[in-house]
Amino acid sequence: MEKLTTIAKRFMPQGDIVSVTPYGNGHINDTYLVENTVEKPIILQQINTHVFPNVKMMQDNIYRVTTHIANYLENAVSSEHLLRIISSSNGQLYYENERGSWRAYNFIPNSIGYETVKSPHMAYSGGKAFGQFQKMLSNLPGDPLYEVIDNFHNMKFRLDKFNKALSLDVKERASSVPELIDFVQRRAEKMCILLELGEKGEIPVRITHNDTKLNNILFDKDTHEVLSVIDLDTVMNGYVHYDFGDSIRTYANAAVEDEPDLSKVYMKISMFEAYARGYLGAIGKVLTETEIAYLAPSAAIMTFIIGLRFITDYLDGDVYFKTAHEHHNLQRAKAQFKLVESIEKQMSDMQRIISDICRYL
Ligand code: ADP
Ligand code: GN1
Ligand code: MG
Repeated sequence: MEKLTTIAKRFMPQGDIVSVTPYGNGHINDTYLVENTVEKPIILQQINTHVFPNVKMMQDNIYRVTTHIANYLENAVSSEHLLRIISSSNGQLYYENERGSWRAYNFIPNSIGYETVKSPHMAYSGGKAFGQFQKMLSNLPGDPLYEVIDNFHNMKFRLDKFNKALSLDVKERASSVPELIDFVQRRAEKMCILLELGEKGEIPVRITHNDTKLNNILFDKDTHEVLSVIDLDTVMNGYVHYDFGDSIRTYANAAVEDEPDLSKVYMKISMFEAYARGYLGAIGKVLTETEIAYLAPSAAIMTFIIGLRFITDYLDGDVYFKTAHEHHNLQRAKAQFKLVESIEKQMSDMQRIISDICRYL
């Protein structure tokens, strides 16, 4: 079997590989930091082909998106902070061997990813970065991006998967989670609102990131300024709410995603406000009235859909998300559902904040 250092060498042909070290906290791919005697460090990833079976499509999407953004930002941002794919030595956007599929990126120097927000300014900067990201991609030339994961944020599809997992109950876990099942069933219908608005043509399809959690932006270790939006695996068509809601889920959560002590999990309205200010300042003028009206509800919807995916994976026997212990997905789902309740309770304040921000755009 080809060794990690040999695989790394395919993306870093000069000098000698010094180290290949597991890196970051992603739930999907296996990520390594690779250091070398002469070249700048790179990020090497073994792509999770169970989640992304069509690697070529995904890499083509990422190549188009990173090149477009680089053209946009070339004078505004230092080039070492622009994410780019590093081709393998045979000139391809990824490399395949008997172990699977591999790709590399330039390592963004002096960067750090966070699991909880450290200041309102950080939330503001994250919002601004994702607003700008959506704006930059609004004029991506060429064909639509490939749909790398079908129905990724389709609530009805996710509810069907949950119901299937519940009826198969392969690990016999369903009887231990009645309160979570009840939580899902009581909200299922109203959580489909974005899908219904989309089907009726009341909100437009745009290009969205689709995985805008806090640790998918890299911040400067010292200044906390945004350096780069990363994890572009799921960039494809979507509604802006997917990105806004998924961000609030992590930027405004007082606790980490898998916090076991539920008393620590709630939405900090100050962080919601800061993120919304940054986001709307960047893209607010482009959004329609209906899009704006559903930004606050999208925080509850996206937190719910990710909780739903965690509990579904728990019932399925933990086959999708990486887990650190036996009940990890259950712990994550409970924390997400607690956050949904907190967001629901603050909905009218959130709507007022959005209206106030929009008045001065
Ligand atoms: P996953 O899909 O598994 O979440 P990511 O692409 O988000 O994988 O990478 C996992 C983590 O690795 C990120 O959260 C970040 O901390 C780190 N990382 C990824 N790409 C880079 C990069 N180009 N430079 C520095 N750190 C990176
Ligand atoms: C996964 O890849 P990562 O860890 O950034 C997942 C997201 C979930 C998130 C929950 C491709 O994101 O959809 O919201 O975990 N990515 C994929 O933390 O399924
Ligand atoms: Mg990630």
